Amino acid sequence: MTGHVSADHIRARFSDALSAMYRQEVPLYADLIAIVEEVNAATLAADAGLRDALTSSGEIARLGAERHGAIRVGTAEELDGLRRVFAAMGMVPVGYYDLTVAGVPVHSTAFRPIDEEALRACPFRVFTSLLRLDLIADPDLREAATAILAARRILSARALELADQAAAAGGLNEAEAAEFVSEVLETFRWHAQALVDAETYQRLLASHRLIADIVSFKGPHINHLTPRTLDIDAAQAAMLARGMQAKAVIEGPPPRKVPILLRQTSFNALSETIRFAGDQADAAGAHTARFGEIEQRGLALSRKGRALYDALLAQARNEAGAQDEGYAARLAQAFTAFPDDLAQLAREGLGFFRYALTPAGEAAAGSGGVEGQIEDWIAQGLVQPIPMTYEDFLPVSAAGIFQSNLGGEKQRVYAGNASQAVFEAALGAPIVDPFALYESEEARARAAVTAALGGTVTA
Ligand code: OOG
Ligand code: NI
Repeated sequence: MTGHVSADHIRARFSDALSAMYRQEVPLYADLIAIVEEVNAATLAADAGLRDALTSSGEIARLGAERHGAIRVGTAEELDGLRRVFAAMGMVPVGYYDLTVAGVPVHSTAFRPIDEEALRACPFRVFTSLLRLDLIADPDLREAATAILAARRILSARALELADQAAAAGGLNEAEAAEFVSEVLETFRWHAQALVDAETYQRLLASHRLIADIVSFKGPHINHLTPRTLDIDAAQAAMLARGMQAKAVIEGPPPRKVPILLRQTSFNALSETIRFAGDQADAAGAHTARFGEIEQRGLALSRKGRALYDALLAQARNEAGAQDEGYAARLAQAFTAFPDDLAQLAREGLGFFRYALTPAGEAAAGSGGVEGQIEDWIAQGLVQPIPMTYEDFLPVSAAGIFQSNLGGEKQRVYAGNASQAVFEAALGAPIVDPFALYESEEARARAAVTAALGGTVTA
């Protein structure tokens, strides 16, 4: 008798608890949710095709509960502990993102569920960044930061014990799950009381605002929670109309008929009062940590599609960066080279798809099947390609989100030094390659539709 609840259940509970806590901590988050709900309802009401597509893929059910969050940690031990905790929620590290190239001294992964059913049950993800202490140039400050981090424990002993118990026993029962969720929630809570004195905080801040944010506090406060919108341009306009300080540029691809990958925008981090440790314990300071973000998700791109995306994005940015007024126009211009028609995207192998039989396809299957391959059947109207949603993140966009929340921070340049091996050693596990996930899902879908139509795949 195990009486275990599912990892999906634990994840959904945690996601709900975190959302409730963040609503209390950052009232603007509730406004953001209200905007997104309004925009999503209006978009669905106006677009029957979209409504049908989201209904048949099951995504409509997850939409209202969909969100990702982000945290930043300081040490290998902290990252390893989080991996164990997220594993009990059915979340594994997917994708490696090096942000040093954009002047942000961290590298990151996203903990997320990976199979289709788990994503449908609760798509909650956590973008998790690890500080690169080696990038603090001043050796004294580096040593001080190392010592501060070594002395703190971001996860309670009980949280880790329950996580390890879940791994060993294959799950937790209802009471244990409830206790686990409330223990882990504490790790994500905002603490206005800093671990460091005012002088140390200032030195960390002078090194990099992000370093001060990661090192100065008891733990990795959740820094944003992001709902998913179906129309980010409308949601951005609504944010501005309500006086929110939205980021000037929407990160990611330009607006399109067929949305691809991920578009994101954020509102600026709030300035919050903090208290310092030490002699100046009475001296209050101000710290900007928490902000709001919204996202719109579209088609997951194949390696070929992603290479084209990266090239066109670089083209639009290379000319004059991404901050000037001409950027949106340059981006739109560059992306005229990216097909914007579902059948063409499928035919050219630019995205990942599942496949459904059309009524004509059902009829053909019923009368013994047909010869050929999927691309022919799509052209013949027997098979319909269904876009797979991109479930991951984009490094250039993530860097833009980080930067817009670093205030007037002048951009530093760190030598680009992606090091997935170093990150994995800290994590204590390999990172899953997102492309491999989409590829195997698509292979399954192709095999299923091929079996249904009785053909032979020749390509
Ligand atoms: C994470 C920023 C990146 C995203 O959605 O790309 C991010 C952070 O600020 O910690 O959340
Ligand atoms: Ni985010």
